[in-house]
Amino acid sequence: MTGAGIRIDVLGELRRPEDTVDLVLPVVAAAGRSNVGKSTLLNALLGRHRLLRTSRTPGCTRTIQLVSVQAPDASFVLADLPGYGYAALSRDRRGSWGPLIEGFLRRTRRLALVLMLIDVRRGPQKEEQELLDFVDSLGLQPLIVLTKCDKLPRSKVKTAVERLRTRLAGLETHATAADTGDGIDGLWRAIARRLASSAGTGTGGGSRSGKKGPPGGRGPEAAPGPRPAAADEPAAGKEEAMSGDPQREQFDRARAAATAGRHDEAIALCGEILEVDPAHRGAMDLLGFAHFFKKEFATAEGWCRRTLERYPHHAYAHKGLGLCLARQGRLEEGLPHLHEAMRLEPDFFDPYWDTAVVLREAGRFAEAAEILRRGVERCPKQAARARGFLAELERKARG
Ligand SMILES: Nc1nc2c(ncn2[C@@H]2O[C@H](COP(=O)(O)OP(=O)(O)OP(=O)(O)O)[C@@H](O)[C@H]2O)c(=O)[nH]1
Ligand SMILES: [Mg+2]
Repeated sequence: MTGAGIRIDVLGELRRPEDTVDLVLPVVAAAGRSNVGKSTLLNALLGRHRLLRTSRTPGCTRTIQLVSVQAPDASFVLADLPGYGYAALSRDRRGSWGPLIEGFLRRTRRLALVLMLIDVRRGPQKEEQELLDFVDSLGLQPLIVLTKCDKLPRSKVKTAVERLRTRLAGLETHATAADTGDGIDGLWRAIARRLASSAGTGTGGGSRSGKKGPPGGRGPEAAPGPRPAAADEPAAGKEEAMSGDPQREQFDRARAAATAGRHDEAIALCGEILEVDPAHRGAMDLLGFAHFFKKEFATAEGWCRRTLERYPHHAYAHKGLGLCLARQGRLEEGLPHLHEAMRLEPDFFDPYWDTAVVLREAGRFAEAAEILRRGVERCPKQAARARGFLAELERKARG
C-alpha cells in the first residue's frame, strides 16, 4: 500500500542545472526515458491521479518536480525527473536536460534512491545502460521499475519480466502497471525498505559495483498518524478557514517544517502563532501532528482535544485524537473519534485506513476489513492503494 495517512506537499521545481535546493528528507528520484511513465507511476504511488502532469506526448515533464511525502512507514522527497532520449525534441532542449538530470543526481546530498523506469516492452537500451552506469558511479543501487505491463497481453507479461530480470541481473526489479495499480503496493514497500536501510547505514543501499552494502532492513510498518492537511484535503489546516489569516506565512513555514520531519521547529513556530492568535486552527492542529510524530502521544492528545473544544467538527482532530488514544492502549476510547471523522468527512479516505490499521493491531481483522471496504466504496480511487492491505485483512479474518 501507499502508506497510511500519507501527507503530500508540492515543494516546487528546478529548471536549470545550477538550481539547487537543500532537502532535509531523503530523496527518491524517478528517472527514465521520455514517456516511459514516470509521472504516472509517481501519481499512482501517491494515490493522486493528477498531482504530476502526464501526457501522451513525450517531453511532458521539462523540469525537476519535487514533492514531499510523509507517511508513517516512509518520509521522503520524490523527484520527478524530465525524460531523456526523445529524438523528436529540439537539439537545444535535449542538450539542456542531460546536465539538469545529471547535476541534480550528482549534487543532491540526500539522494537515497533512484527508481530507474524501463518500458517492459522495450527493455534497457543504450541510454538506460548509460544511466545505470552513472547511478552506479554515484554509489547507489537503482531500483528497476518495469512500466506499462498492462500493455502486453497477460500471457506474455511473465516471460517478458523474467527475461528482463535476467538481463538486469543483480538489480531489484519490480513489474508495474500504473493504470491498473498492479505492482504499486509492492513498489511502495520496496521504497520504504530501501529508505529504512539507507537511514540505518547512511548509504543509499549499495551499488552494483559493491561500493556499499546490500539493501535490506525492516519492512514497512503500517502505523497510522495524524498529519496536517494539504490544500485539497477536507480538514486540518483548512485553507479557506485561513484566508486573510495574518499568521499565514508563519503557518506555512511551520507546516513545511513538519512535513520535512523538523517537528521541533514546527512546534516552536506554532507556539509563536498561538501567542498572537490562541485559537489558530491550523497551528493547534499541527501541534497535534508534530507531537504525534515525536511519539509524544499524551501531548498530542491534549492538542487534539483543545482543537476539538474550539472546533468540534474538525474531522482531522477527531482522527488524530482517535489515533493518539489507540497508541496509548485506549482503542475503545479512540474508536468513536475515528468513526466521527468518517461521519464528518465520508469521502476522506485516511480515517478508514487508519481505523483499519489500529483494528488490525488489535487482532480485529474482520472489522478492519469491513471499514476498509467501506472506505474504498466511498473513495473508489483509493482501491489500488488499499488492495494489498484489504487482501491481508480478509485472509487473516478467515483465520
Ligand atoms: N497503459 C498504460 N499507460 C501508461 C502507464 N504509465 C504511463 N502510461 C501512459 O504513458 C504516457 C506517458 O506517461 P507520463 O507519465 O507522462 O510519462 P513520463 O515518463 O513522465 O514522460 P516525460 O515527462 O515526457 O518524461 C501517458 O499517456 C500515460 O497515460 C501504464 O502503466 N500503463
Ligand atoms: Mg513526466
